[in-house]
This record gives sequence, C-alpha cells and structure tokens, in this order.
Amino acid sequence: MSSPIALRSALSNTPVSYGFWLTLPSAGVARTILRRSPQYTDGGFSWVLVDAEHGLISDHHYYELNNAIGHEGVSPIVRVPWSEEWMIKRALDAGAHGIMTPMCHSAEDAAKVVSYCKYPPVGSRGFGPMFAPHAFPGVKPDEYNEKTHGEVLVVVQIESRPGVENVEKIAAVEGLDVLFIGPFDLAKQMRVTHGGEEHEAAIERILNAAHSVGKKAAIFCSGGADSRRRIQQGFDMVSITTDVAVFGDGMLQELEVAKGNSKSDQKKGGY
Ligand code: 3PY
Ligand code: MG
Repeated sequence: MSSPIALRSALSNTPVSYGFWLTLPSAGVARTILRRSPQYTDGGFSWVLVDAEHGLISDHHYYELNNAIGHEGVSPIVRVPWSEEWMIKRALDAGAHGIMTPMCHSAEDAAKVVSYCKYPPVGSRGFGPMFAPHAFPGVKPDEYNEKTHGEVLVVVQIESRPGVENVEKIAAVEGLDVLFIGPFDLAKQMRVTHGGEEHEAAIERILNAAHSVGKKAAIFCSGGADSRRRIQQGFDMVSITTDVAVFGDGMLQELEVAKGNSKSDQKKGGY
C-alpha cells in the first residue's frame, strides 16, 4: 500500500520504520542527515520527529521543517508541546504528516487527539489547509482536503503510570495509529528505575497492547544498539538518536583523534 505519507507506507510495507529526533530548528540539519541516508525503501529513515515539546523548535518553524523533510520523501511527525487542539491544528496546517502528543493517560485523552487531527464528521479539526499540502510532494490542495488529511498519523506517547494501566483501552481507540513509549518520562512518572524490572515490564505491556489490536508500537532509543535491542523485542518503529547527540559525540570523537587519544579509521576529505 502506498500513501503520500512515507511513514504510513513504511509501517505497512517494511518490518521496521527508522526515524531520528530533530531538536534544532534547522531545515539544513534535517536535509543534511536525510541526503546522506538511503531511501527508507532501502532501510533508511521514513520519519523525523520534529520536537516542539523539548526541542528548540516552535510553531513558526513548522512550515519550513515540514516542507524540507516532506520533500526528501520522509514524514515529518511533529511532537506538539501538549495535546491541545490549537497546537495540533497549527502543526497540521503547516504540513505535518503526523502528530505526536506527550503524556496520554487514558482512552479519553487518546480519543481527543484523534478528533483534533480529523475534519468533521470524524473529528473537530478546523478547516484551513492553505499551506498543509505543500509538504506532501505532488498533492494538490483538493487532494489534501479529500484524502490526505485522513491519513495523517496519530501517535500518542505512553509515559505515565495511568497511561500504562489504561494502555489496552488506549490502544483500542479508533483512528489511533501508534503507541509511542517515552522511556525517560515513563521511569520518572512511575518512580521506577530506568531499565529496571518494572520499567521493562511496562514497556512490554505497551508493546503487547498495541499489537493485540493491530496497532504499531514505537519507542525512543538512545543510539543504534538500543534501537537494535528494541527491534529484536518486536517494536515496529524506533528512533535512532537525536541531532544534538550526534553533533556532540561526533565532535568529541574527532577531538580525541586530533589529540592522539583515539584512532580514526575513516579517511575523510572535505567538510
Ligand atoms: C521520554 O523518554 O520521556 C520521551 O518522551 C522521549 O523523548
Ligand atoms: Mg517524554
């Protein structure tokens, strides 16, 4: 099945959908990473999480970021700061291919997010898609209104104790596509050790709840090894790392090579 939304196609047609976290409001950073990566059909990225919850990104950056990412054949998924209708509407009107909301605690919370993402009669999204189609290559204005908007991905984060306790009911909400685990908040909100038994049991329960109703399960990962482990556990969608982690680690690694403290096996030329 092919969709104007790359991530929707990737979730249907590939075993794992890879993404990364964009925290800097830079289309140049997003495009630089995506231009160096293979197409998602060859195992590259199918989504970028545009982080307006904890990143330096805000409302006025959405349009440019969504367009840059969308025109690389990849889906911009905007994590809005909170599950407010007006925040979701602004991100969708600026061309988000999907919305992610933090801290979903109940089926009612999830149903509201679905409603905010869809036009009536399904939901309550206000109408004004003047700019939204621009981030979908080849989609004409009427095509966005008639078809594409209904395919935008609805992703909620499960990262609290009530979220875990209600996760089977949340997963069953119609129109919800993905349960996304925020492992850091999950541990803190549950007041359990990150990586400990209760934390891992909660993660497993969320994964199973999603799969038991045919929904997708996703998780934030702190690097490739973490992602690998979660793929082997059965996750459908993993983030690899963040832009800032790569910049910080990469710069430090080269500094250590320059100081003779570690070896580089890469022969680099140019920038
Ligand atoms: C968390 O770990 O809490 C997240 O939301 C990932 O960014
Ligand atoms: Mg979180």
